[in-house]
Amino acid sequence: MTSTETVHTEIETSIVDSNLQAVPTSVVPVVSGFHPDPTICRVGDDYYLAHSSFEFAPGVPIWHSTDLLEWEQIGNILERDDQFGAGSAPASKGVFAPTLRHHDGRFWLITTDVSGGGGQLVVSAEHPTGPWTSGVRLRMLQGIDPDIAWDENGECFVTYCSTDPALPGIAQARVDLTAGTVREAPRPLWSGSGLAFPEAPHLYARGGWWYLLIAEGGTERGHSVSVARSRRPDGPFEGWDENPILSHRSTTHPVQNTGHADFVETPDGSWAMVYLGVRPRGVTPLFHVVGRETFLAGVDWVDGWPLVDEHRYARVPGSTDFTDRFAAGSSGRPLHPRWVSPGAALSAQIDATVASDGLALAPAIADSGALSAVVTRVRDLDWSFEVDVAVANDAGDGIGCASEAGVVLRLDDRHWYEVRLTPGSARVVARIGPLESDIGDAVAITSARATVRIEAVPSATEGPDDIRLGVVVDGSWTELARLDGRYLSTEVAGGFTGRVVGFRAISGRVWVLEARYDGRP
Ligand code: 6LW
Repeated sequence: MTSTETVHTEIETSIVDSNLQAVPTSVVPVVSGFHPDPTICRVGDDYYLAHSSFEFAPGVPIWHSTDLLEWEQIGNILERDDQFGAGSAPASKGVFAPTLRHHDGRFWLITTDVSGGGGQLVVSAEHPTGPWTSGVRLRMLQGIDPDIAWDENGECFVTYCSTDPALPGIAQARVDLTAGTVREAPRPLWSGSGLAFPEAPHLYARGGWWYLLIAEGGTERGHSVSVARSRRPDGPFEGWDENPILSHRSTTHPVQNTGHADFVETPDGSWAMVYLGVRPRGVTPLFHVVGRETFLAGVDWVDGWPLVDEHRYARVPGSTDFTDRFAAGSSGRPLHPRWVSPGAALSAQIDATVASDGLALAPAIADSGALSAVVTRVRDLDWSFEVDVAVANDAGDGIGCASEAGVVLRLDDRHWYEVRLTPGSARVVARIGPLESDIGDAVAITSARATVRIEAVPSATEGPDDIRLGVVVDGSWTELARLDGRYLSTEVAGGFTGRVVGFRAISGRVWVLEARYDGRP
């Protein structure tokens, strides 16, 4: 089996209803779900997109497209411990915003592991699917959101959001990637147009100018994109009078928090931009639950400045459905790259030595003390997720402790809803901040195997949604709990991530036979 083959045997791609209309990409994400801080580059006719990933391992999902509209995940860039040790990253720490570029025949990614001792991490690869190098760490550059750019002489600049109180704003330094050294003391570059938190810089050369694109206003409702330009990559930069060039602040637009953009030039010489936004719902303050997602816009150049065209692109929302069947021997094979794990490596909880049917799980505790899980990002506002799961029977498994499985919807370690299954019973446990409690009564089930279902449905209480949790036994559904989804939203929990759904062993040995996700875009 090659490294690109995976254990999933079937991906359901529903036929999209031909009556569905194309929707502007300012309203429907091109990559939905928790995929923030998008960064894009083009090689020939191929586009590549990557995202921040925080506490999840493997880190930094990478995607491919030929039209900017339809994207397929082709891997994760930080797959090894020598690149990112997930254990040390608590919720919303770990891997922050990256920049992806192609230069001199190689792909380059620069990012910050804020839990990994500070500084910036640069990795590279010949192919976007890897292998990616262990990389160099530029520890002298204290901050987040690094960009990497080369001038026509090959001089390499790292431009970043400084967190050094003595150097506020956007800063820059020349670096030597071969030696892994910073060649000068970091210099201030621009402090933005005056909004809070100038961050997320990217540098581009076009038509004799260097453009510095940044985000401002914070990653919440005030989020904006602004631009400055200079004749040189190292400044001085002059901001545009028309800033910000994108913001949905103080509007009723269904997509809010728009910012953190990256430009790309298309093969025909036009320009496009990816940026992050959220889809909040419910009553004030409005709740967004699937994290910050990736949207697409056109860019027009007028009098040497970039104008954002939010209406250039439209797409018919595609299917996010999948079925992953874990056959015999699955535990030793690579999973589809959609599967990740918060605060622990996947290998810490998938027991590769077990050859029987299904994915064999064992409990894995992150450094933070939280129980990890094997999860995938929720991609839709309405969806259902089913898992066929088996728990070991004490009598014959030789493990010697009671087995319990969890199928969990998680926002972070302190906000999750879970169906827990033992041989003979199923119950729901919810955690909201410091409060953790059983919800309702356990129900008896007659088998050590069951199908657990979690689904998001329209809210009955003006929240973003309701979450229904239950079991399907002999084809019949028993609802164990229906909970307000607002407690698994960013507005309640805080942080930079979004909902994920998946499974874990809570104790003893657990097998997952099949996982099915059905999204309703
Ligand atoms: C990121 C910053 C931001 O580093 O949020 O939306 C931070 N922008 O640029 C975490 O993603």
